[in-house]
Amino acid sequence: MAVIRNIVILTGAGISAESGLKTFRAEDGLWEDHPVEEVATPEGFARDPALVQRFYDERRANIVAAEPNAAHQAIGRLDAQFGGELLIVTQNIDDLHERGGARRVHHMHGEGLSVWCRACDVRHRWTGTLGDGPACPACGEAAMRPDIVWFGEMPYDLDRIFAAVAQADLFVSIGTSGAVYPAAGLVAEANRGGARTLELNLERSAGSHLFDETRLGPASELVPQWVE
Ligand code: BJW
Repeated sequence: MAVIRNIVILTGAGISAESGLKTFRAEDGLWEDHPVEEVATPEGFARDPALVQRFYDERRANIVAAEPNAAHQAIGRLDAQFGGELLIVTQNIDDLHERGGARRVHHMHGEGLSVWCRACDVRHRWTGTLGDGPACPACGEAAMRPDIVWFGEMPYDLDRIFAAVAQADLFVSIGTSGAVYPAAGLVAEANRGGARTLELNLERSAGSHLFDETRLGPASELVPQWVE
């Protein structure tokens, strides 16, 4: 068997579901009370900033209260043991990978505990609320928004992510529906680069047929089994 030197793991909301953070497209999904275009687009924010700020204030509090589960922890152990390059590309805005021990994490859709001042373009770590319009610690303006990639905005670190996926020997996708691009296109890039591709998910994703192998079940069981 070929030696594995470069692993890229793509994660989605499913890996944090068992930590109590809701997924997006399940029946009890996050958008049931709030349609996605009301809260996760720049147009929605322009229309009703108070609603969007309240929504992310609640998400921020949920992230702070959540704990990494067995899947995050297994990836943290892999990170400590693996001799090659391991990169985690997450669509999640929580910090459960970092708290589970992963060292190289790209948050392609932004971070819930980061806020971005539109007046001075500085980002700050933030665990409180934005709904009450706090002043930016750097410039004093009340112009901070969640540091989140909404629909129509450019995901973070794409050049580095695509380069790492093209170099990967193994690409593993965990807990994502494959409904949102460009993240959903990474498996095709991995295939083009000759990587082995593995999907771990509760149910088959939209691009399931693109993977060499799919294992179905909860992440808290499948990920430790795969790592050990
Ligand atoms: C479990 C489990 C358990 C549950 N164990 N598993 C074609 C190409 C490029 C772009 C587009 C395109 N077509 C359309 C677009 C535009 C758009 C897009 O993709 N739209 C689609 C609806 C079609 N994309 C964009 O606008 C992106 N930007 C962009 O494209 O810029 C221009 C560009 C063009 C070309 C190249 C490069 C750039 C930006 C997308 C931003 C997404 N933002 C959100 C919200 C913000 C974050 C937040 O508030 O948290 O990100 S939307 C939402 O969906 C969130 C998620 O990160 C993202 C993905 O969802 P995810 O993680 O897959 O969750 P679910 O709920 O869908 O699935 C959960 C899965 O877990 C399920 O499969 C369950 O079975 C499973 N599961 N429990 C294991 N216990």
